[in-house]
Amino acid sequence: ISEASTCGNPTLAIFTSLRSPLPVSLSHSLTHTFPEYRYSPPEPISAMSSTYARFDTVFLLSRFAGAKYSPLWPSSSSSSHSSLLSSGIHLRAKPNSRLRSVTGASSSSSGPIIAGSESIEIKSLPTKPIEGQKTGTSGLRKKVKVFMQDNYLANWIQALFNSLPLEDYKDATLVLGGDGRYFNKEASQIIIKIAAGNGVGKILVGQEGILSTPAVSAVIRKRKANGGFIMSASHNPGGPEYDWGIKFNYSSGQPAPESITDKIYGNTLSISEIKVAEIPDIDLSHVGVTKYGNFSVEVIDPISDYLELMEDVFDFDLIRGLLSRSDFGFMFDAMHAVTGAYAKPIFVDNLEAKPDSISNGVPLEDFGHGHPDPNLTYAKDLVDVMYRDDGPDFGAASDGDGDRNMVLGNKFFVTPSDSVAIIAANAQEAIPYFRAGPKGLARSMPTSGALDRVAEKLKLPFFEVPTGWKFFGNLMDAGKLSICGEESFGTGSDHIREKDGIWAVLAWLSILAHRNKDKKPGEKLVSVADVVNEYWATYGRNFFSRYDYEECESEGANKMIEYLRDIVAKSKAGENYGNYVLQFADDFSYTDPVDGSVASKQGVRFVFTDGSRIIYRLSGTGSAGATVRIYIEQFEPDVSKHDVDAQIALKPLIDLALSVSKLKEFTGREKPTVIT
Ligand code: VG1
Ligand code: CO
Repeated sequence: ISEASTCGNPTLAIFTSLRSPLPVSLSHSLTHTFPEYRYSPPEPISAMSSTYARFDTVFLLSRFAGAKYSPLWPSSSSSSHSSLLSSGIHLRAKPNSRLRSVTGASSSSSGPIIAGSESIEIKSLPTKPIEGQKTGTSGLRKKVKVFMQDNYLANWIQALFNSLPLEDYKDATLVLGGDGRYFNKEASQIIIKIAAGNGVGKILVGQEGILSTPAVSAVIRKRKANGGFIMSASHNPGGPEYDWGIKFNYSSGQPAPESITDKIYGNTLSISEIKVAEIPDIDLSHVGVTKYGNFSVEVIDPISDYLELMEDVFDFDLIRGLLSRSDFGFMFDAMHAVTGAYAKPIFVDNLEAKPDSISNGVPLEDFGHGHPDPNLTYAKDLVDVMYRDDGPDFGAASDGDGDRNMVLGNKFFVTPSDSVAIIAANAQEAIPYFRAGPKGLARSMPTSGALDRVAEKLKLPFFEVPTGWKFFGNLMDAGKLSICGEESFGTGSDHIREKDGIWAVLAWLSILAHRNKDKKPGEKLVSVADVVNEYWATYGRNFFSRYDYEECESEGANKMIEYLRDIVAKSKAGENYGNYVLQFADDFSYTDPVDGSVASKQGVRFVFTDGSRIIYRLSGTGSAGATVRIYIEQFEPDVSKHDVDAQIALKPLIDLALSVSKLKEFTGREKPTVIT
């Protein structure tokens, strides 16, 4: 906190002082030097097996030169190649190299042909169920090594097809993309072959397997695809020792609902065969179409559909006017993750930001040994630049798969709960897409109540849903919701059905551009801090903080939640908790107003009579142990108290949260690993 006072920012200080206690495994990993992941370019198509007699390859013009990804996919060098091979991965090996029949025979010589056309053979590979393939808050996430076990990914993909109605995939078009992390290349080939094996008509895949999560959603919608796969563990670190993940989205572009993911899990427990098309690996390095009989793969430019959508939503001329000013400094940190592919084409080539305003702008398979989570801890390089006296006026970062965002002004951090509220309050005047006004607003339950106040003032329908973006989609499809967000650096709107990092950055730039459009050179510009202070003065400030205790022992963490549920069951309104009086306590349950589905046990809440809240939940995105999250919130209407450090304002409530839960006793943890 003393560091906070010196740099003038409440939240930053806590981060600064917590910088060192990373989870042990992570701090170890950050100092560990990975081998370089490189492999030879794919063999030319003419060298592929001649068994596959007929295929037509049409190469279209590529505006997406392979050279842009040079650190990810450099020209081959024999020494670096061997490091990949020594990990047991043969990315451009023969078809189905990682699909194994449990009978032990090699895939290319076993299994009956269950279907065939003049040029595509489909084989049935016997397999056995694998435990633990249950999806969490957002897809299935595990260590890469787990996914690389024989048939691990293949089983889940086949279980997914077994769970979908036939009309959702037979002869249908599905989209495939990911954040460029380690194992995506190999996974792409596995997914394509199983999709073809199950009768999918066409796969649209991002060049080099690249598509951000919001871009997948945009492509599904624009091209009227039936769904799509996203290969990403989002903000979790990548590389051979770290995480991999897979998400499936539906035809509206939204994450599959629990009814489907539960079915997939059920099918992983009884799976006995995988249907695989006997086709060669597809060359993902060039934009173009490859056909095998009735099945085709179209490699698409990962940027153009998404960029086109952004041009529809925002006034690019307005934003260009701001970014090209010599008195406005801008910095975007892509964290060596997927938005590296989007940042230069959008911000620099299109919106005329200076070329040096993009940092860590090249996607890497291990995110440059980093943790691609845009918060004050993991995007520290950006934070350091933004807190310099001569730092830029606006800074932002995005996560592994490009759906999260962090927004900063010069020496100013915008908490995500405030960010969504401020975007909603300013959307109508600053963003053409919302010219008629937003239809409704929504937030996840632990997100602060700032947005509620905007909804009230603008007289808009308002919804509180469980954590995870999948709960917003139905409301959007029903025309009840336009702008929504989560405290976990997720903000978005109904332009797609995922949260969208670059959208949030463009929304903020639109607000600033709108406020400054008549400012002459040399005149003081309206800053990020000005916009936030003005918002607090109008609506009051919801102080908010989240404490994360990452990778705790599961047993202690589960017991703590059970203990809290017990307290909830016995609790009564009017009870005193320190200086706070209980209004109610519960384990949040949500009934979807559109389809009536119920999601229960979504977080234990203690809500007090003054509107303060303490919420406890376990993360559903980790790949090891249990991560406890505690969310603390308190409303302050008094403008004279708005400058107080959030950690100081919330101290009594934080102490209460720790003592009520007996967190230290249950988890053995003295301090959180991350404070937001
Ligand atoms: C976290 C966040 C949640 C977010 C989810 C996916 O989930 O809290 O708000 O929707 O990650 O984001 P959990 O269960 O760990 O708290 V992403 O960018 O990782 O797809
Ligand atoms: Co993400």
